[in-house]
Amino acid sequence: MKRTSSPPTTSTSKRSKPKTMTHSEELPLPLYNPSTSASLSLYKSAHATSIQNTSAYWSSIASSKLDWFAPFSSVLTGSFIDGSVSWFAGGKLNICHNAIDRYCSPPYNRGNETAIIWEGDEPSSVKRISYRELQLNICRIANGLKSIGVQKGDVVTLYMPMVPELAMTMLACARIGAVHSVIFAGFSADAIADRIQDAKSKWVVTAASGSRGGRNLPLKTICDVAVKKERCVGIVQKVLVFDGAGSNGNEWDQDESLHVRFTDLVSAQRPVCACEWMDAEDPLFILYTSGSTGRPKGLVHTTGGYALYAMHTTANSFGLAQQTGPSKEDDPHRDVYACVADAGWITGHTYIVYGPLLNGLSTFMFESTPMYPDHGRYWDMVQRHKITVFYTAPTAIRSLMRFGDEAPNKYDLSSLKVLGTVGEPINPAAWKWYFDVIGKGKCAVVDTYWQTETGGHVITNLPGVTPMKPGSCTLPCYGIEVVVLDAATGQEINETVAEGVLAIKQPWPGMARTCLGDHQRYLNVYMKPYPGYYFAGDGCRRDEDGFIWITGRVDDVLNVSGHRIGTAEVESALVAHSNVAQAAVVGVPHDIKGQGICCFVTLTEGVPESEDLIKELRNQVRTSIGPFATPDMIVLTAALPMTRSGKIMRRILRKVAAGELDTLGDTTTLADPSVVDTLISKVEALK
Ligand code: 6R9
Repeated sequence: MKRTSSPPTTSTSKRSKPKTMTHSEELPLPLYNPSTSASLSLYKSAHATSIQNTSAYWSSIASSKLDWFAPFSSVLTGSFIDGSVSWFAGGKLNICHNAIDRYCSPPYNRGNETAIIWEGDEPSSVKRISYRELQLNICRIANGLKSIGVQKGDVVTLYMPMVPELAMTMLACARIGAVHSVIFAGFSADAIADRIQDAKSKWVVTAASGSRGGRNLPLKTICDVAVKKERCVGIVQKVLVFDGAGSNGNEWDQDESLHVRFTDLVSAQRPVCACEWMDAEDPLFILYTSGSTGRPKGLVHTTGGYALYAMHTTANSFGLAQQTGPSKEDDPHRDVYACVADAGWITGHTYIVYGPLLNGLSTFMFESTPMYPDHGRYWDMVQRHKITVFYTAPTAIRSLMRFGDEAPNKYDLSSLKVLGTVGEPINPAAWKWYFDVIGKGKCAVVDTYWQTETGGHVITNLPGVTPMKPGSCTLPCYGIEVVVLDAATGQEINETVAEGVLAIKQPWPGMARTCLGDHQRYLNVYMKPYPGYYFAGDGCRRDEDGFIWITGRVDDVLNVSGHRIGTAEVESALVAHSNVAQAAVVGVPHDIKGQGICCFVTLTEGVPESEDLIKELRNQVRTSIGPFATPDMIVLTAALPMTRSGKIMRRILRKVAAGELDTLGDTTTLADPSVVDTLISKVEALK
């Protein structure tokens, strides 16, 4: 057996690599549809063609895979330099037609096929919704939205649990040309208010409550707090409240001037609503994501390019085929695809809602957590639903791995063919457990690297095509020209073996087009750092086989359990507390979450340090961002390590937090080097 190459040993990343990425192991190739050198060379030549004439490549797929109301007159125009990229301009289409309507009629005739398998918080609550039912419900919701005044181009904020109504409302917005802005249900009222204000969103859709892991999520109450904040008053016209959706209840207080009983309004609507003809470049949705500075930015995705890219990558990366006719009973190749992410993140947008439905597949929506009612939940679902493609995050795999093999071994996992991972580099131990214990050594593990900004996968192995190396996301997707740049000079490194920052050289259809209301910020963050390239913000290494290994963010963005959190956001939450003078936030390696959040805080003159204050600060971050951003460690300190010019030395704080004291580096340039010793003993006392 051939030895695979070693993973990266050094990093250009300013922050330390997750400590789990330090070794690799050789693993056999999967037996399922095993990759061969022939399939790899086919991929290589197809990939080369796809980037040599990228317009021709995407044009032919766009024409054959999507239904257009009016054909596009150009394919790709514009460039990275001024962020003027446009795909399929002039073309008219509707993504809801492409994802739903066309499958309900000839030649597809899939109206009776399952579009959504929903599993609620309790394993016994399962709903199957056919394409036809979905279409009728989307039309009712679309008409409901129109009846209260929602118009094409309006931003509709969605703050919902993982219930079918969430996917339906996203699709209903798309149907009428409204732009959805989904906010993950773990965000706080403050975070919602920021996003509503930024997007000037007149309409908010929520649910009376949600249910997760047996706990009630008071979503409507949180929304009420958000919309009553001063910065939202005068912006929000109506809050539409679903009740009785999924596992949520229907008891809630109504303020008639603000709230609409949306379930009642929707059920009174006619289930027919024509699709708006959208230009390919009309915005489809906004999704907020964290950056290294300032507030989260609303990335804007447009209709045609995103639809194509979501559809194409879903099929390719998971070895799935577009469904072109009714399923045959007992078809042994019938796929049950399940992405267990939350629709509040980009993974849910592209690989729960749009990608699978654009391919006519059934998609799975999971309301609960992998730990409820016990840590066998995922595997129980695989057995009950005969899931063939299962897509989750390394953090979930690591947290389940802790409990050993007993739970997965209790269930029949033989339906599985492809296992996907997303959100952060997967450490080889977690990869191996996923491959051996879940996939029984016969499934492909696809390591999909991408971002909110990229709209869909940009680097991943293809099942049965690309050989797997645990911890490497391997090779670029079709139409994606990946380069490794020297971080300092910005020059492309042409040697195969390279280490630097990851960049993409040509536009692709799924890329975000701008930051809502701030095109300059979009240019500054993605296009300006390395002119002529899209800069992803990640460091990487390319090995001797040309395989890419992501080494982590090179900016001040943390990746906590696959969630992107800007250190600046946590810092501004902390300094908003009246007792805080200064805060510096860094990532710290964490066995389960990948990265944890470590905050160094100096207090205002005269405020004594106390456990209660630490609790208050932790709470301050939860209220300002959301519980998923709760700090793992808060270190109160009289001083921070500063350069003589007054800059906080974050590099040193990262080392201190991680306990990497032998690589602290030079501390003599600090204004007061003794600060470091104090911090070291404080951190040690906390561990
Ligand atoms: C889809 C998603 C994007 C950041 C990205 C990178 C990290 C995502 C990864 C990965 C290594 C993978 N990331 N997938 N790192 N291997 N397979 O997660 O989007 O929330 O915007 O995060 O996540 O650092 O830059 P988003």
